[in-house]
Amino acid sequence: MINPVQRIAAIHDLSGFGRASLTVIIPILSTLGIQVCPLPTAVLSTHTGGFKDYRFVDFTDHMEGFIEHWASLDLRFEAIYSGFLGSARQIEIVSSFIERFDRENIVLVDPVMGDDGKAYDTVTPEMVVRMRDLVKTADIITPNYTEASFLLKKEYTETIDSGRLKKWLLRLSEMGPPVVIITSVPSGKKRGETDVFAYNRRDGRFWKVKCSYVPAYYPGTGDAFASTILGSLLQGDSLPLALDRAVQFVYTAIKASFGYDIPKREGILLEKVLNTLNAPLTSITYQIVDW
Ligand code: PXL
Repeated sequence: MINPVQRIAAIHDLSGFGRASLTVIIPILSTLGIQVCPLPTAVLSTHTGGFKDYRFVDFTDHMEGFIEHWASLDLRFEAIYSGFLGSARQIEIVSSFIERFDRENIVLVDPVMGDDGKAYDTVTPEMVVRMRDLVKTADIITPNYTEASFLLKKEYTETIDSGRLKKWLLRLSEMGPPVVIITSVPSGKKRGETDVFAYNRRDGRFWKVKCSYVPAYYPGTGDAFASTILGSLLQGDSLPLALDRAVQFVYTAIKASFGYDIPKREGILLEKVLNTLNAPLTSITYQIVDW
C-alpha cells in the first residue's frame, strides 16, 4: 500500500526551550504535510546559543536500541534528515542508520557545528573530523558558511570572492553529496546581507538566492531553512524553488519576530508564520549563476 503521508526520520536533539532543532523541524514539516519520526541525539533544557547552565543529556547510548526497534517494525522513510549531534560516537551511529534505512530516499545531512566563525559549545574537534565522513553519505548537505569552512579545513574569513566560493561548492560535492547548499554566505555588499548558494552536480548548475535578512541573529534559523528545503523537495519542487521557499519563509519569520522586544535567543516566532508555508510564492527570486 502506498503511504498516504510521506515519512521522514529526523535525527536531531530535542531542546525544550528556545525554538531550535526538533521544536522547529517538527512543526515545519508537519505543516508541509510530512510525518516526522524523531530519533533524538540529545535532550537539552534549552539550545546552547545564548543560555547558560543548560542541562544536556547525551542520548548516544539509547540510539542503537531505538534503531533496532524501528528496524524490527520494518519502518521505511522517504527521507533521512540529520542535524545537531550530541557526541562523536553518535556520528557513526547515524552513518549506520543511513546505510540500513536508505532505500532510494533523500538523505539530507545538515552538518550543524557552528556559526559566525565559531563552533557551538558542545562541538569538539573530533566531531568536526567525523562530520567530514558523515557528509559523504548524504544526497544533500546544508552547511552555513562557517560549517562549510570547517568541513573544508579552510580559514573562516569575513568575506569570500565568487571564484573561491565556486571552488568550495565543488570541493564539498566531491566529498560525496550531489547537492550542496551553503547558507549565510557574506554578500560583500551590505552588512547583514547574505546569499544562499547551491550546486547540483547532477545537472552542473549553480543557484543563488539573496537574503536581505534584518540584522539580527536568531538561533534555529538553519533548522527552519533545511526543513523547509526538505519539505519542499518532498512535495516535488525543483531545487531553486525549494531554495526560494526556504529563504522567503525564514525571512518572513525573522521579520515577524523582529518587531517584538523578545530576546533573540528565544528564536523566531514560528507559530505566527507557519501558515505562510503553504501559501503560493508571490515572487520567485532565485538566480542561476553563470560561472
Ligand atoms: O540550531 C542549531 C542547534 C541545534 N541544537 C542545539 C543548538 C543549536 C544551535 O545553537 O544549540 C542544541
